Order: sequence, then structure tokens, then C-alpha cells
Amino acid sequence: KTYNVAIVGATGAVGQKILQILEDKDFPIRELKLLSSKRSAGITIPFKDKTITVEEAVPDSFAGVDIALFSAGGSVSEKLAPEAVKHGAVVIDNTSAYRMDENVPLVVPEVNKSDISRHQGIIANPNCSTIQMVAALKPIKDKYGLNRVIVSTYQAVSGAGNEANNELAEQSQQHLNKEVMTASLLPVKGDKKHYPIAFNALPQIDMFQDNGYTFEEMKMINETKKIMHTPDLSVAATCVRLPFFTSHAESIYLEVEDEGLTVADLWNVLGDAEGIILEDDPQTQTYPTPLSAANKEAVFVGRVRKDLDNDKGFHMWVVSDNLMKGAALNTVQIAQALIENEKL
Ligand code: 11C
Repeated sequence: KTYNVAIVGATGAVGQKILQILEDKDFPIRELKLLSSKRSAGITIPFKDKTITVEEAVPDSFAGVDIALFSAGGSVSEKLAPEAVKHGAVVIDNTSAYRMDENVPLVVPEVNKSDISRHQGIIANPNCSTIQMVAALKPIKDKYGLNRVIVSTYQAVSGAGNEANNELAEQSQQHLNKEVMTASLLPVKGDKKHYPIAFNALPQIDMFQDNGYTFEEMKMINETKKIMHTPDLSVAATCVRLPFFTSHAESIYLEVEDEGLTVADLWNVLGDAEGIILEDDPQTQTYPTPLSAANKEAVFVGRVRKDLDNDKGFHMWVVSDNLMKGAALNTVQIAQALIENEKL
């Protein structure tokens, strides 16, 4: 069986990755529609042996579409995802618009694939930094229980889109030319102040909330509880943007329920877990980095250590390509699981 697929936001950083993955995985496409804002309509994009012209996304674009992959920002999803559903499509949405809606499954297939079957037209793809964290935590939780998680992130600029990549490149050039760096985008396009990201670290990703956490931090906290079905799990997050282009890295402290576990116990569960690659050997300085994880599909884990004071506490370093498993790949994997579920 083949499917009519639409990509909304086809010219963006994630949309381009989705296209590449659909082609690489030979996704069973009958007809592919590439949709965008009016500004990008008319651009042509190669796909397999064809060239497809990007069209402006409007409500009627979804007639005859079976699966619509949205990655064009929350406001576009709010406006057009219900239209796509009205036309009979199943939407896989890569924005934060519907993630916490109780009628919308929030899915990382390795973690909660079975949630897909209760969708009512929309399935949400989690935030990139959440996806790689839950992929690593779930096998540990299933075997040894989980009481507490404290995460600090080291996030790539591409999480903020192609414009942020350009800003990092320009500022780096300015600094090397001994010019003043100009900042007009990061940490957040819509916020009042902007700081250089080149040769810097910004402890703000997305807008501050009333509780002093940023929206990115609250996404990691709330989405983790929803995906793992652990509403009572203690989760705290500090999210930081760093000047590299690809992959998010995370330092995760976790407390398990079981007593007396060793690093080898965690290695064993992580080594057997779907989608995880363990790269952990201090003897040979083996650990993942943002560069080594870029353009790869897996979530990489290294630096697993037992806490020196708490018998139930462990630390680990988790790295994954934020545009691949963190966005486009997980979206395509949801679509594959949806097809397997015979929900279409
Ligand atoms: C970042 N995590 O790195 C964000 C990007 O909710 O899907 C992903 C935003 C989202 O800036």
C-alpha cells in the first residue's frame, strides 16, 4: 500500500531532513505534496527522480492527503492541522501546539508506540531535547524504576532554525575579523534582548515562564511525564544554548528505585535498548560528542557514573542529532508505526 503524504514547512531545516529521510527509507509514497508559506511557494525541490514545486499551504491543500507532516511553527499547526484532519488526513505535528492536549498522543516510538492507536487525527512529535532524554531513561525506568531526574542541556543552534545557524556563522566571522558581533535573533526571536551566541553560552531557550523556568525547560519536564506515563516523576531542567550547529547534549542525573545497582547494570539495559548506542569507556576516552552524533539516527549514551553520595543516583551524558531523532526521524518513525498499526 502507498500513501499520499504532505510536508508542511518543506523548505525549513526540519522539513528538508524529513524529505531526506523519506527518500532514504523508501517510505511508501504515492504522491508527495510540499507545502510552505506564501514566501517560499514556487521553489522547486528534488525528490527521488522528480522535481516538486512547493505550494502555499491553505486548507484545501489537504484534499486526498493520508498523512500530513507539520513542521512550520505552532501557529501554522494551530490553523491548518484541524483542516488537514477535516480532510481525512492523520497529522504528525512537530510543534508544541498540541503536545500537552490530552486527546493527542505524544510519541517516541521506542518508548510509547502503543499510544498512537488512541489518536483522534493528530499525533504530536515531542521537543528534540525531550526525545533523546526519554529514549535513554525509559529502559532504565522499566528495569529499575525511576524517582528523580535533573537534566542540564547543551543545545545546538539549529534547534532555533536555519536563521540561527546563519547568525552563529556571521558572528564567528565578525569575531575573527575583530569586528563587533551583531545579535538580532538568539536567545529568542520574539524576546526583547538579543545576545551573541558565538564564543558564548546562553542559559535561555525559548521564553521565560512565570515560575522562572523557560518554556524549553517546561517542555522537557511536562513532556517527559506524559510520554513515560509518570505524572509523579520529579523532573527539573536547565536548558543552555551553545555555539555549535548540530546535536543536543545532555548531562542527566537520575535516581532509580532499586538499591545497590552498578554502572554495569545500567550499561546492560542501555546496551540492549532500541535506538540507543552506548559509547562509554573512560580508558579509551570513548564518549559521544555533538559532532560525532551529527547526521546519525541513534541516541548515544556515555559517561555513565554512579553518584558518589547517593546509592540510587547515577549520572550520564546523552547526545543525539536534534534534527534527526530529535525531529525529522522521530516524525517519520511515528508515520511508519502508524502504518504498521493499520490505523489508516
Ligand atoms: C530548540 N528544542 O533547540 C528547541 C527546538 O518545541 O519543537 C524545538 C522546538 C519544539 O530551540
